[in-house]
Amino acid sequence: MQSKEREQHIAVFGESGSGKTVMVSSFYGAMQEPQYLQKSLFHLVADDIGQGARLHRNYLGMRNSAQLPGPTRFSATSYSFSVKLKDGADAKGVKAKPFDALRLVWHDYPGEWLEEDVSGPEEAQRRVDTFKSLLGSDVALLLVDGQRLLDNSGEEERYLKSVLGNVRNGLLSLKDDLLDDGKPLVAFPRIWIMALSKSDLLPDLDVFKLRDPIIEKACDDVEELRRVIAGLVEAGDALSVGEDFVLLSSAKFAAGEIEVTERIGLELILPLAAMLPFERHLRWAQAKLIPGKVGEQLLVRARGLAVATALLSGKAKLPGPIGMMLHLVDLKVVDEAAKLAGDKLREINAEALAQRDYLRAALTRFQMDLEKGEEEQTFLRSRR
Ligand SMILES: Nc1nc2c(ncn2[C@@H]2O[C@H](COP(=O)(O)OP(=O)(O)OP(=O)(O)O)[C@@H](O)[C@H]2O)c(=O)[nH]1
Ligand SMILES: [Mg+2]
Repeated sequence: MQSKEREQHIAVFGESGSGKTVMVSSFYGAMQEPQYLQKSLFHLVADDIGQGARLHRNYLGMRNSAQLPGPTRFSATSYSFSVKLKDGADAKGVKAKPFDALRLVWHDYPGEWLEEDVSGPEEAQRRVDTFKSLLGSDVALLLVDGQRLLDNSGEEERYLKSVLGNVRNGLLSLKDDLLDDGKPLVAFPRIWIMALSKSDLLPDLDVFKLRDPIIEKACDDVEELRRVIAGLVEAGDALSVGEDFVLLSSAKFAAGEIEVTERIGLELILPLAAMLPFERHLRWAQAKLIPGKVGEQLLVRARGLAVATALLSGKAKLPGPIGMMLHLVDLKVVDEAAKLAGDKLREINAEALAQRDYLRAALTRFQMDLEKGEEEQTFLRSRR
């Protein structure tokens, strides 16, 4: 139970060929490079050794011989990664390390599950089971394929509408199976980020140029998707659907070469999964968009992170077992910590580094990465 509270799940939706497998391979593979291992505050370890090896092999195949992983057919995969902090001085005592391992579970949904009908009852059941793993995710990335956007140049509207429509229909068709007795869900991704994959193909595009056509040409479809999701969850106003945007690219693809070091936005995935739900849940609670009970459940889900964020401000100490800690964190403190930004954030990050307090350093780093993404206009955060 406790370890669950420290897991953040991210669900990645994208049509067949939109770049999901390449992305998870590049995300994981790059973190195994020596430069990264040396300078990073944490290590990313695949919980399943065989799976980690396959991802790493995919990555090396791209890097060394421009070889691409094959398409994923009719089987969804979940990758579980542990974020292991480097050992630091840890002034607060070795026992008290709540984020020794923060876990990221990455759900990769095969594209054709949203586009085609299943081939039989067995596959139908598998699809339902897989979608149930969605219930553990706070954040979903909805991929807009940069290549298809280019192919549909002048008719972007048609493509964008079909992406949004497929997800909407996919969720609608599964609704009865996802809900027990029609009871709305508390835990379901409430943050649906529009993510442009293969953005290396559109070098002149910033995140605003991704947002604008979506708003201009497909806002009805975004609204429809939002309505469908609202129909699945309790407190349907507490949603961010199509309000956050990010540009992603797993590598730069040239003739016969894949430059895996030229990536865009992949460094934001972990911070998005770790920080965004917490920040957003808090905001919804304050705006009274979520009734007390649901709000509490949501915050408990994010609370592992809440504790960590409170630690960032230096206000919460870790006196006893983590379990106790989880209940001690007072929302006001957490709230203050969540608002850490700019110079103050950098100051605390530097201080944490100096003290070799790698937990605080890593989490402040996440916040800084998100701010940097906003500055560079590869990430646009909902202000709601
Ligand atoms: N330019 C560019 N091309 C990419 C990028 N990522 C993937 N591609 C191309 O897109 C193809 C499909 O990528 P995959 O990752 O296999 O797609 P997928 O989403 O896993 O597809 P399914 O497994 O069929 O659902 C790759 O073979 C590459 O040619 C990227 O970041 N930039
Ligand atoms: Mg795939």
